[in-house]
Amino acid sequence: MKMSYQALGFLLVLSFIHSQAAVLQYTFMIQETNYTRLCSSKNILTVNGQFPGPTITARRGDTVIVDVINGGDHNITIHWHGVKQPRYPWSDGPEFVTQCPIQPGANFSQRVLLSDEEGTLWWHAHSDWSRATIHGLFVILPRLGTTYPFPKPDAEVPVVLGEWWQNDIQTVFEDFITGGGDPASSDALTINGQPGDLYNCSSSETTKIKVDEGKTYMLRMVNAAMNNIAFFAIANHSLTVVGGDGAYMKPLISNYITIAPGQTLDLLLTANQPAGGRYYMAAKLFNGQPSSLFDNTTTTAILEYNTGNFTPSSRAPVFPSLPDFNDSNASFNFTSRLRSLATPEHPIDVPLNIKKTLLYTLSINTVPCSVNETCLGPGGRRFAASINNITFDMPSTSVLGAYYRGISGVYGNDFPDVPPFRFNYTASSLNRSLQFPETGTDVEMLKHNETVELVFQGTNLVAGVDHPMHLHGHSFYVVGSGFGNFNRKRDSLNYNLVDPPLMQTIAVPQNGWTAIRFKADNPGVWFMHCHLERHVSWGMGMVFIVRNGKSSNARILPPPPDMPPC
Ligand SMILES: *[C@@H]1O[C@H](CO)[C@@H](O)[C@H](O)[C@H]1NC(C)=O
Ligand SMILES: *[C@@H]1O[C@H](CO)[C@@H](O)[C@H](O)[C@H]1NC(C)=O
Ligand SMILES: *[C@@H]1O[C@H](CO)[C@@H](O)[C@H](O)[C@H]1NC(C)=O
Ligand SMILES: *[C@@H]1O[C@H](CO)[C@@H](O)[C@H](O)[C@H]1NC(C)=O
Ligand SMILES: *[C@@H]1O[C@H](CO)[C@@H](O)[C@H](O)[C@H]1NC(C)=O
Ligand SMILES: *[C@@H]1O[C@H](CO)[C@@H](O)[C@H](O)[C@H]1NC(C)=O
Ligand SMILES: *[C@@H]1O[C@H](CO)[C@@H](O)[C@H](O)[C@H]1NC(C)=O
Ligand SMILES: *[C@@H]1O[C@H](CO)[C@@H](O)[C@H](O)[C@H]1NC(C)=O
Ligand SMILES: *[C@@H]1O[C@H](CO)[C@@H](O)[C@H](O)[C@H]1NC(C)=O
Ligand SMILES: *[C@@H]1O[C@H](CO)[C@@H](O)[C@H](O)[C@H]1NC(C)=O
Ligand SMILES: *[C@@H]1O[C@H](CO)[C@@H](O)[C@H](O)[C@H]1NC(C)=O
Ligand SMILES: *[C@@H]1O[C@H](CO)[C@@H](O)[C@H](O)[C@H]1NC(C)=O
Ligand SMILES: [Cu+2]
Repeated sequence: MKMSYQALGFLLVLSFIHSQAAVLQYTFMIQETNYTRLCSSKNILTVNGQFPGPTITARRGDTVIVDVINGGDHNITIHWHGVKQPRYPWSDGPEFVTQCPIQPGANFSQRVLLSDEEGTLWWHAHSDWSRATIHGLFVILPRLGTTYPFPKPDAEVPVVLGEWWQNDIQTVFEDFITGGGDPASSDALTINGQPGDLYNCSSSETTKIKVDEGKTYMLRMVNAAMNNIAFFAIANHSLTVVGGDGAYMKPLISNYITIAPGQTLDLLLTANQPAGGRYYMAAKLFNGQPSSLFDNTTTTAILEYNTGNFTPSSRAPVFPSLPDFNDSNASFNFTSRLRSLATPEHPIDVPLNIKKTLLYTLSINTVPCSVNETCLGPGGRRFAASINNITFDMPSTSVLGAYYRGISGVYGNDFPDVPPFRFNYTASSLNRSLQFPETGTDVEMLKHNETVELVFQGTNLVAGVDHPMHLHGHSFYVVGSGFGNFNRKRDSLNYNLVDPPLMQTIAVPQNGWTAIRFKADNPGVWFMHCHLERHVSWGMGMVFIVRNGKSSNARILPPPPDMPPC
């Protein structure tokens, strides 16, 4: 205890000297909580008894100390999604990449170091499928004395999209892993934890958002769903995107939005309809290849205009029009129109002189079923997934710990820079022999401050689908994307190097590609993975290790004394 007060005092002094940045303190108690949804009750794992969990609110550059206490009966880790944690991967959270789990009864005081993030991020569990109920918003306001690059909204409204299973999520996860097939689909989608009145037993609990005619509201939105990209719209209202993934964007007006799991968006909503009006805000999932195991339900909340005398209207809300479940063009169209704000106050810094060029294929695979086992994947096999034909094999100790202490045998450092075998990645039919991946725990080593261009190439192995790719420890510029096979000569000519969006999660289109650029300026061990839970569980992940630089302020900071043991 003495140690942590000293550390806290040290941080406070540092903060005082260097800026107005504050040190904020939160306590996260992981606990089993009884919740009733869709006509029945069950226990779910929550933070502080809340679903969605508590919102963290800080200002740009602050330090947030979160004491995570595991009062549940289950190993857990927490990740601060989109926070770069400069030189401090120790608090990043992905299980067995940067830490071993916080075991039942144990605790871990996580230091969350904000730097240039501003806008909306979120936090979530990063071990097995616990994030289904362990997640919440992370709001980063402008520094004191600075303002939003748009007129201050009259109020801010959280909009957390989620998925709800009637069954216990650990059972869903275990059945999925044991069976080798697709996971059971969720039974409902949720807005702020509520399915909405299109579902049984949910009408009285539907989320209602009260607005005044003429005012402007900022929706801070995250897609916390596990397994699919979502479409969202509000009847008779357009939405103006002004930010996402903790950075500002050029205003983009649209009647619907597409949001991938892991992604956040800041949206302005002008209440320009008459008092007394009632409008549905609705979300449903997008999947280019919907199957019977796909949750095709629709979640709703109600936007209610206050009237002068506060008599609630009983009029049925108007329903918005949403793109079709399988409308890949609608999904791609929205995402490819996002742009950085790129102003003198919020400048961008796209790497132009690239030192490392990477091409990573993203594939769904199959592997043989064990003897005497019945597997539910295609052809009685087991599903897997890979990047450059390598299925990530999660170690049982942390990669960061092994790297920092020079322990060998935990990971290999020869992750391929290009696909080991070139083929027509997006061909409509592919030889079955290409489906079978290798398995390994391989990292890509990057030099400090190396400039990287990484092109993700979706393949049509087993089934071409969108992959929302998320990189820890860095933001990246999305400089280009398209359908089909990436062709450097042709496609690099069309890169946007002027105002590409700065993001941390980007949906690589089905049978298409996405090019990102970033500077490896954050020494540490950083997971990169698909944010569809079923894909990362199948092995669609890999690790970047950014080496230390020469100067003392370009090295990984030492670990905290209370790192959870393995
Ligand atoms: C949850 O609470 C409800 C209502 O109080 C009760 O009927 C139910 O048995 C509880 N469920 C669990 C799993 O504890
Ligand atoms: C956290 O764990 C430490 C070490 O086991 C223990 O001394 C401390 O009491 C725990 N704190 C809380 C709040 O549980
Ligand atoms: C609502 O409950 C009825 C009766 O149990 C059932 O037939 C129906 O499928 C349910 N509807 C939804 C949307 O869950
Ligand atoms: C509201 O939207 C509905 C459905 O899209 C449409 O039929 C109706 O005309 C719209 N009303 C107004 C006032 O724009
Ligand atoms: C959703 O899927 C179910 C099961 O596959 C199907 O019966 C139903 O018609 C679908 N609903 C819609 C709106 O497509
Ligand atoms: C979406 O699915 C419907 C029905 O399954 C099909 O008719 C339509 O062609 C599909 N649209 C696209 C864009 O694939
Ligand atoms: C998006 O759709 C609009 C309207 O259909 C179209 O004008 C625009 O060219 C599309 N943009 C992209 C990037 O596909
Ligand atoms: C498979 O089942 C057979 C018959 O039950 C048994 O003899 C054999 O040992 C089993 N093999 C494995 C690897 O479990
Ligand atoms: C790759 O496959 C696509 C889709 O089947 C096809 O249109 C294209 O011609 C193929 N490209 C080459 C180089 O074979
Ligand atoms: C992946 O590696 C396996 C094992 O070496 C090989 O059989 C397979 O063809 C490879 N697939 C691709 C797409 O490179
Ligand atoms: C590395 O890049 C960062 C951020 O772009 C910059 O501030 C720093 O000076 C660079 N360090 C070195 C040693 O080049
Ligand atoms: C919980 O974590 C510890 C430490 O890494 C590990 O030894 C143990 O097997 C884990 N328990 C489960 C049920 O995964
Ligand atoms: Cu994926």
